[in-house]
Amino acid sequence: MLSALEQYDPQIYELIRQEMARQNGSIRMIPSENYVSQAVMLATGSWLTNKYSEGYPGKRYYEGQQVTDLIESVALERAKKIFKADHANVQPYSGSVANLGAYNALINPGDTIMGLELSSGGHLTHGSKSSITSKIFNAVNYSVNPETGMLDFNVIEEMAKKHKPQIIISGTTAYPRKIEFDKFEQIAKSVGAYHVSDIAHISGLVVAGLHQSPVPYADIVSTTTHKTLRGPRGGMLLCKAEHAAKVDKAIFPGQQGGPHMHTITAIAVALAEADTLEFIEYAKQIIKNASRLAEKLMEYGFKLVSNGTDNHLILIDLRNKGIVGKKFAKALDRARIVSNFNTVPGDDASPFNPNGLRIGTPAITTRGMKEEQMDKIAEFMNRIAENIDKESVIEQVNREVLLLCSEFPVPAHFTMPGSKKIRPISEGTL
Ligand code: DSN
Repeated sequence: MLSALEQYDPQIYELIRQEMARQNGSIRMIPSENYVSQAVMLATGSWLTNKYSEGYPGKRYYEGQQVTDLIESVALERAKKIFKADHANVQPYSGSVANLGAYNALINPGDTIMGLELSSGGHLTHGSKSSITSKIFNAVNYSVNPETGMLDFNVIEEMAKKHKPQIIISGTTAYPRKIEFDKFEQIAKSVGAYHVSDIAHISGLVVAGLHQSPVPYADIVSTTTHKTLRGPRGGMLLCKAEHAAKVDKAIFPGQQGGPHMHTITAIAVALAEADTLEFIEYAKQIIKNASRLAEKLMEYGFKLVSNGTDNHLILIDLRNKGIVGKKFAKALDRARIVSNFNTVPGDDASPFNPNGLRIGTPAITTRGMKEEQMDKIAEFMNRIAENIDKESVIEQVNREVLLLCSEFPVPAHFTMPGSKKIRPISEGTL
């Protein structure tokens, strides 16, 4: 496929080649990014990109769905199996649309939603001021405890009693600790609210059984498919049977038109990959790596929100280092260490120039890096922080990072774990 692209559009081919080289030659630590398997990539770039399929399997508004119905059904069965859910919807284009779909399925415009504040690690779509979710709905936000950086269920309960939201949102986008979804459920029940859980970041860890699953406790669970779950960029909703029809209607025709069948095809592949012992080992290593990296960074005097991590991400509060997040992120990027600047709890600075840095281990773990490499990465990061204005030091780290990357090449051909389990779509079903 790439050689066809080289022939027909050399300009874009060259840019894709450069992006491959960038991904290969850098330590990618944006916690929401990963590397997908060749199988997922092939499915994403397959013939399914050519097909319109408004509706759901068995009830479409366009003809020619002999294969798409089967593919989407396989994806749905796999999603329900690995998340142990009554119902799944694999059509949301991504996490933001999935979240909006969850709210629209359960409540009406003007009703109240209560989610985690952006600077505490919540997502824009959890009711942030700048998101449409706070314009359609009345949004109130809870914060983490400023001292501990942790969720405080006493505060969440008090706020729930005060504001009587129709939906309480659990789940985060920049929170390094385990989340007790059962406690959210108890609070939601006590005030008559629905419970929507957004596990976009940790869904791979949930599938691997390493973090509590919100599926038994939430009315609707939302996730992206491309973070720790290691699939293509997409979204997904899981819910109890009683909400199935409302969820499907909210996504189509409520918010979306034609589903992206090529993405759904690749999601099906990724879900089979996640249903393997190899994936559980991968997820365990993600956490081991993050935990080791956190420990080493703290030894170098970095202050971490909540003093550590239980998951795949680390949030560094840079205020004690006297460096702002963006300056650090840009210096790291020049040294081929890719992160994102981020607000930290209690951060008064703007989200475009905040005091924190967010890093994570899903992608570097896919490359096969382990604890020993985490020690090196912590040392690289410390060297950059201590020499933030010295380009010669940044260049030296850049060379060392390139060497490390060459020892852990991107697994472009990593064989699809559990491939034997995947039943070809043509077998007895067409
Ligand atoms: N932008 C995603 C992240 O990086 O966490 C969330 O949508």
